[in-house]
Amino acid sequence: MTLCLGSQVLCFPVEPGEPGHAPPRHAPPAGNSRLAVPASHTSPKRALFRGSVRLDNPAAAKHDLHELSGLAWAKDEQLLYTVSDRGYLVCLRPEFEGGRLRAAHVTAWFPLRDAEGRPLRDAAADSEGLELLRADDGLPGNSLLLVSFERDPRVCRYSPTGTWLGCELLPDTLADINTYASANKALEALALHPVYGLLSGAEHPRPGETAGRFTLYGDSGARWSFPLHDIRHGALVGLSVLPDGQLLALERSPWSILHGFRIAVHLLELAAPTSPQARTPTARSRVLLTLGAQDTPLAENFEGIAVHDARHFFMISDDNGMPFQKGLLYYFQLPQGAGDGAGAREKSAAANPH
Ligand SMILES: [Ca+2]
Repeated sequence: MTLCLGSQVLCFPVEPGEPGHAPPRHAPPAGNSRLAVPASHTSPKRALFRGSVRLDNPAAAKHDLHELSGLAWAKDEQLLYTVSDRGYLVCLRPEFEGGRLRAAHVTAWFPLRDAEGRPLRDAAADSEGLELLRADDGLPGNSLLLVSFERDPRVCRYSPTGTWLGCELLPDTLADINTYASANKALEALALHPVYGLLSGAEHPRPGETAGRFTLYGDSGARWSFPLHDIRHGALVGLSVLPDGQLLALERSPWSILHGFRIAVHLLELAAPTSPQARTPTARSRVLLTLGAQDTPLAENFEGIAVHDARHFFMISDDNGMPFQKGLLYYFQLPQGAGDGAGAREKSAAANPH
């Protein structure tokens, strides 16, 4: 059974590195030979670029495909779900060729609705993080969505067609927007861990937290922290769990005239908290991928990350609704050992300041 039955909209592969490029309707798949892949991307210790697709191509898209931020993979349905800051849900069916992402088909588009069935609006519609329940239990058709919202911080459950089903109980301080660095710096990242349950993360360290470190919040009150790659400007914008329980965390630095956007993908391994009241334990971490500066053609405002399988992950960019930015779906292969639970233990060294 397929959950998304809407009209088929084909999104074409795009050649990264061409600002403002509108891909032709029958563009060939982007290939390694067409990319100037930086040396850092070919290192066995770094993630490897495996194709990209432009999603907001006005020539192809029949739906509003802007400000896409949250991303999650439904293995049972073979679909990518993504949510927009504008309060809607999009279903994408990726298409691969030779292990590379070559296209993505929009199969459905739904507004996220409130408890009364009305489409979300204004600050209430600022959906940023996405995770799925029952998406890998071998039963197609029973997935549920968990969506985190930023300006009105909450995590709510939705059907795959955008119907509100209820909200999760968050630790009290996370539900109060006044406890964040600012009104637009709340819950951006969301993931469901097989051991530690629902994890969420704020875009920037909150007042009282250690500067230069991101904190992950468990729904039971446990917390973990890890160091920012860009200590001054980095923002936590995405989170996804690998099959072995390690996490991928997406960090984005804001656009600057010197560097454009800068992106870092962290591999995290959470240490068991000694108790729910324990002060923030360390998450072992290392950086798998950086984009930006010397890699400017590959960097955009990436805000969503989703594990595809033990060896691959997707990233999606938020175009902010701006004509000079792009909505892109990227596909990467993890470096050897990164998804088997051994890589982080061997390579990481995170200092716990507490
Ligand atoms: Ca399922």
